[in-house]
Amino acid sequence: MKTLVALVLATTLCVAAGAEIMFQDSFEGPSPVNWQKSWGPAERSQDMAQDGAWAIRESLEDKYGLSVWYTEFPAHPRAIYKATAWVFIPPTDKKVSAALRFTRRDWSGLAGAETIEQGKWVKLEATYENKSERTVRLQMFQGGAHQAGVGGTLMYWDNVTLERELGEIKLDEGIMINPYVIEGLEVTPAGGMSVKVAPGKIDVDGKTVEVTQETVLTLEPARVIRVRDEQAKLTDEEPRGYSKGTPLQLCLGPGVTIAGCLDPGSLVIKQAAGPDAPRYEEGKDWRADKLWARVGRLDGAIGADTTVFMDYDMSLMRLDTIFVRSDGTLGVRQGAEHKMIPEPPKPDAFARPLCNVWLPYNCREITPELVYPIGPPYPSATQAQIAANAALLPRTIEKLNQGGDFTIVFWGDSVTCGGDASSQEKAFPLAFTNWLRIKYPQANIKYVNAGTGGWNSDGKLPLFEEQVMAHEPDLMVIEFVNDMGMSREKIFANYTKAVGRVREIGGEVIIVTPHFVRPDWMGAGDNMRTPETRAAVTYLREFAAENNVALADASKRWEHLWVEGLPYITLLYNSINHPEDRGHWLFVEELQKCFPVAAQ
Ligand SMILES: [Ca+2]
Repeated sequence: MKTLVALVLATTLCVAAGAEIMFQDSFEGPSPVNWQKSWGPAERSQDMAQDGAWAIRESLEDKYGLSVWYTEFPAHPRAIYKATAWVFIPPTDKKVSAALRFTRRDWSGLAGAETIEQGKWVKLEATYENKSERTVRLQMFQGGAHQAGVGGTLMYWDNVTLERELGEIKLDEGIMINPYVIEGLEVTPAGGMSVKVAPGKIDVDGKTVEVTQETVLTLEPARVIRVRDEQAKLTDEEPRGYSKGTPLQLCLGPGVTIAGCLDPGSLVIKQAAGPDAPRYEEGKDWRADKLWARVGRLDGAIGADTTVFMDYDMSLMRLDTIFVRSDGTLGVRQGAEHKMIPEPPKPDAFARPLCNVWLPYNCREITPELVYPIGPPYPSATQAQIAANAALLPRTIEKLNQGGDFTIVFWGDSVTCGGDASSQEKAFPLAFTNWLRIKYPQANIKYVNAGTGGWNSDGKLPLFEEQVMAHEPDLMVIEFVNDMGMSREKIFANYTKAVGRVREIGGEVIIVTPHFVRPDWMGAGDNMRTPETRAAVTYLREFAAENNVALADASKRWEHLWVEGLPYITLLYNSINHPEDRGHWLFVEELQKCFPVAAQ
């Protein structure tokens, strides 16, 4: 069974694959990218074109034979970039060579293609596989030996395309998920709180660093807080889940108890204070849901008015980072402990993070699944993707650009209400609205939050007229993690009604796919590397595609967190279903991808 599960995971758990077009430019209209020029004159011209009326004309300067037309883009680790461009060199007796080339910012070359053919359009193709560059240039220029005396020689460029292929990331790649690892460096448990790191090679700030010997590192356990003589009167309600029964006070999070933080073997309920006080009997006098840190009295020696004294141990969590220094030595740095949302430590300078090690509650032994190699970041949206999303919101973008009154209504549940961000400004609805206000200062954006905690679209639809339509939204953003149990028919029926009503008055809609919730609530056991399991997410994507509704696919973003070395539950403030600030910001980032200003 275990083998089967591993096999299924290995084949299904991939992240992004296939070539994506980052941009295409035939220079006919406004450019989708920020082209720059250097040295000789280069500009849009109608002298000749491979396609349409316009192309780029470069006129070489005389001293070095230079003229450079280029754009810069953030490069994704382990991505393969492919550029194509058409070039025409008018017949000349000068010896020039047209080059399409990927370079670093210091102009040093990474990969490219050249031609010296004259008098015809030639297609150049260049492919570059990135390892550790963060910013790469795509240049079109005179690539031959720099020579004097070619001044005024021309070349024309047209139909430039840049594509990227991110490659699949699979669970069974182990430490090789880390794009900077060149070989070796597997991190494996070595008993107790120790791990061993195999010898190997890794890129540290652009330099290949060798780790020559196996290294054993021992991690400190996360702190355990010992609570003694906590007084309470116990309810006779059956303790169950996050809200039923009497909570152990230190195991409380925001209004709910936090699953797993109680050391289950530590709970003792006594008649008086002190370690030697007589104890009540579990199963006869009291019962507990030890996962959810809740207790209740039974028909025994504890009465409704009896004050009991409780001893228990409660654990914090931590994320530590193992890194390689530029001298080839290894180190481990502790993250800050937290009851729900531990963050990894800030990286050291001149060191490359290799992996995070997650210390969940009461962790006394490092197991293989607690090691989180740090893979590539989530890919930024391409110009083409942003343009495709924006095309689904034409009136929104026109109105925001024009300025004037604009109303945005957020329709959703407790997460839309702000749960569990540290402030409304950090919750995604207001954070996103404030981002729009900065990006479109000419617009007067009215913000309406029509969220209700604990509700779903079924419950909210009868109130749709007063809660949403009364505000005459120009844009409605829908977020219902509480819709995740719904059938396809139900999703399509509810969203058809809601989207239809907003469209009737000329408004537009963005549907947000939800974040991840506790893995056992997703049907994924305790797996923090789970792909999306909820069928309703697929229905939302299908509904959006079939009805030309813009989609902010936050689910995909959460699916990627393990690749970045993060067990996703460390972004849930109640350890159940409410994102903390970083989690809310992930919604904002996905919403931004619908707006062309995000690329500026
Ligand atoms: Ca053209």
